[in-house]
Amino acid sequence: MAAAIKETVSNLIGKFSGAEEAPREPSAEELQQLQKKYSDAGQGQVFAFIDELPTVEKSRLFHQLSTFNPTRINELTEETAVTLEPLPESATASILDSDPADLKKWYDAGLKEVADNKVAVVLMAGGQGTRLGSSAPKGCFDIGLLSQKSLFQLQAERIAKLQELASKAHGVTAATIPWYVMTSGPTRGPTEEFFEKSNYFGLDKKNIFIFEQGVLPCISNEGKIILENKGKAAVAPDGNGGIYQALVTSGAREDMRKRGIKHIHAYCVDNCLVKVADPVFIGFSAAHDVDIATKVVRKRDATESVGLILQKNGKPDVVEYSEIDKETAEAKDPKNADLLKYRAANIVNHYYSFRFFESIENWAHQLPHHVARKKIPFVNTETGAAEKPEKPNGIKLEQFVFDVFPMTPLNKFASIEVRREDEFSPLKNARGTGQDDPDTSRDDIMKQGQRWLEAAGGIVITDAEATGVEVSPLISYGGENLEFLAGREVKAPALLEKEE
Ligand code: UD2
Repeated sequence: MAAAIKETVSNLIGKFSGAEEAPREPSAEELQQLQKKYSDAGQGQVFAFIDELPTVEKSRLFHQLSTFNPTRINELTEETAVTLEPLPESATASILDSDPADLKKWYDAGLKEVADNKVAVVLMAGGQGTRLGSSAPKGCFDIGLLSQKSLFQLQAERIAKLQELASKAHGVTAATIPWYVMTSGPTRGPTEEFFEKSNYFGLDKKNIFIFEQGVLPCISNEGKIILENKGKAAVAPDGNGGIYQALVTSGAREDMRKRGIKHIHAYCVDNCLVKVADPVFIGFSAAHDVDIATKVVRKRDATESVGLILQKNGKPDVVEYSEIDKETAEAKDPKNADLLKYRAANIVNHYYSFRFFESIENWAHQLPHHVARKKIPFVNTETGAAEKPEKPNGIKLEQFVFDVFPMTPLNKFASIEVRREDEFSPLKNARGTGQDDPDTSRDDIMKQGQRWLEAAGGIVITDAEATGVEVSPLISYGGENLEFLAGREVKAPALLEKEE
């Protein structure tokens, strides 16, 4: 009796004194069951000292471990562990070492899809091009070609030429490639005016669909929505990943459906070499029956500002240049130390099946938002004064177009490596930077035209200063049909506008 009273009193004291009550001792069978559950999950090490523990501590460990499920803990760990690997061979191809017969097969198949009016083009043109230092939309930019053509005009003329090539190849009157141009608040007005003023660069206006992406409020470093002025919150475009939601809300996807579109080529406005609606890319993607395909070039060096196409936890993905760690960026290929391990550079040049676009509502809201730290003019809500910060005072939230890649399984995804000199020369920086600027864009166009002309048997007369030939897209989309120049001498720099 006395012992029972003593036990009760000590329990009571224990409760009030905060000292933990000795937990119930588990039976040998309960302990053995829990130990098996943990060792089956590869977590048996937590019982390493069970036999030397005093009874109370053994009971406490038993009760603590009984509250976890070791298998679930393993799953949670896997989800957080990021394993990066280059894409597997099965999901990659390369124009550089593809069989010319395959390239021709894909080209012919893609051109047939264009002739059947099944190919649409989506242009991402909502970026504000701050690094370029121009207030006008990037597509309006004149990179200094002899023709003085803007990026928009070069792209429009490639569409026109491809429509003509497809019509001729398949005996149709007017193959049509509808052009969906995504703009943002700051670029919509100027873009529409430029297209109107340019009379849609000779394209039929009813096949051009200019729409606007969403915006998100700018947030201060303290997490507060910023006022741009006393009557307006500061907002910014929601990133090129806003394209998916915008395609639905603007009615662009519905328009594609009405037209019977099956293949979509989406691309970055600032790449002067872009092969708009490239038949090889369309044919390749259709032949592999993928939902998403992306063109890549070999990364110039570890520091180039490009996203890297790879697989993350077994899914296709991209790690953006602004989010990659130095070690990963500089990692060397284990089979060839001269090559970067991650060298498949994203060039914002994507293919989508229309079938995949039908599922936008299922995943568009799941795309992550990325943070861009910016200097955001604001009105001080204490003093009412308008202020222009000297250093980043807040963030813009943006979605990235390639964050959709993990939404598709590897077997519905493909990456195709293309030649940088033929397909990628981004306009990112102001003139004089020496890299990815108006002069490098102009030079890349002129060099390409000279290669095309010489390949057709033309003779380009150059000297130290004067090089290059600008071949109008209205004469040649990708260097084809220039045989009329065989044997002809052309003094560089030259502009070929007409087929005479
Ligand atoms: C983009 C790619 C990067 C690499 C690089 C190569 C993304 C997220 N990053 O980086 O991986 O391929 O280009 O040139 O694609 N845009 C919009 N709305 C927006 C923001 C951008 O339409 O809200 C458009 C923009 O007009 C351009 C494209 O998306 O056509 C890429 O935008 P950027 O040039 O600002 O992207 P950048 O150079 O940081």
